[in-house]
Amino acid sequence: MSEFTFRTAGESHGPALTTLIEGFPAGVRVDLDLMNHELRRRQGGYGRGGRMKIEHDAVTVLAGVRRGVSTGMPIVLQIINRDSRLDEAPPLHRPRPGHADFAGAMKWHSDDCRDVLERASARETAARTAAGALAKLLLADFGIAAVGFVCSIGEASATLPDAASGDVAALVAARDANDMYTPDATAVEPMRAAIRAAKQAGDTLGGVVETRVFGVPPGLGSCASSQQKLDGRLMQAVGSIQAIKGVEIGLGFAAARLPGSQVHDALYFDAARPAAHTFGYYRNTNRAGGLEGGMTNGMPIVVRAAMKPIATLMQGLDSVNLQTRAPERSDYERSDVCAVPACSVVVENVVAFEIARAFMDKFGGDTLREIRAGWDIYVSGER
Ligand code: EPS
Repeated sequence: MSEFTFRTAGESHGPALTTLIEGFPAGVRVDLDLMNHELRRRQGGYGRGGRMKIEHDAVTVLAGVRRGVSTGMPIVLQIINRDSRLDEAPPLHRPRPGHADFAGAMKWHSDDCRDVLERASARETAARTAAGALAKLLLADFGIAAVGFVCSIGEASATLPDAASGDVAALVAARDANDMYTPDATAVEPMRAAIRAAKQAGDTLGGVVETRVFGVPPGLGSCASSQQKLDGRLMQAVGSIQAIKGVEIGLGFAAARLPGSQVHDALYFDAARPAAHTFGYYRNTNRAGGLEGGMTNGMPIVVRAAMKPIATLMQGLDSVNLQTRAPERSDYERSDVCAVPACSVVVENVVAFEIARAFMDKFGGDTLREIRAGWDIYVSGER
């Protein structure tokens, strides 16, 4: 059986984005409506620009699914770009500081940033979201759910539920009640106002997003080797998303300023505790964000990411014309003012993929039935 992995290909204004997923087990019902729901959420959120009015992202399955069920073979997903005009797109000679334009032009020996920006564009996150949405279908079969949301936009911050809380339904309902994708209704208007102000100034705005994963048993990931440490894998996966400049787990950087007694989560046992997947062990706090020693500990996983403001500024920034070397303002292309809500959807699905990858490392098999057998033995708690 192949390792559970995905690769993407495609340009922002090419004909389509493509995702190749290997190692997905046979027997999982592939619910395209659920996957397309994630793609639609990624397109939305307050602060998006004109491109999202053009596109209607939806997945076409080109391989690996028959009669709506995965076959165990490589899966190919395609998202068609309506705004497909790669050959007509003009060259870009004045790099946008903060985008991949300059570094990529140097790397590929060009004075035209077009090839670089087409691939570096956050449009690629649609293809990653599709991979994560597929992974979520597998996780859902075992009661595992990832929920992503917005914590802050610029200086406007939300108050978030306690990290030890397992109330998934309440979190999802609160998040889905507004177009900022934040669970705190009182933060919505200040966040909108911050985005409006940035737009008026010809500027852009970043923020912080968080994903929590519920229902994960202890023991995914491994302390045995650095490559298998799940916190490291999550940081790589999330840190590689366009515009992410920081990734934290649990308390993250705040843990460095506190004594150990206020950072570590005391452990208790109660045989009557209902959540079967934690074997009766529990904590009252979750500052570790569900990960200890590179492994899940049964508490919700908490991953936070900082998204910088989008690099395409209406007002431009000082730059250099790569053809003439003359100082000029950076180029402007149609873009978003703020894509932090969309980023929360991307992080949610990217995190879900990594959790599913660790899940497959532990319980993996060619078929859902084999995986279920291994899972049942494990969560029975028999030692
Ligand atoms: C995006 C599509 C892009 C941008 C945005 C994200 O479309 P276009 O460049 O045609 O407007 O809206 O990408 C960036 C901001 C960027 O800097 O790459 C998408 O599908 O999410």
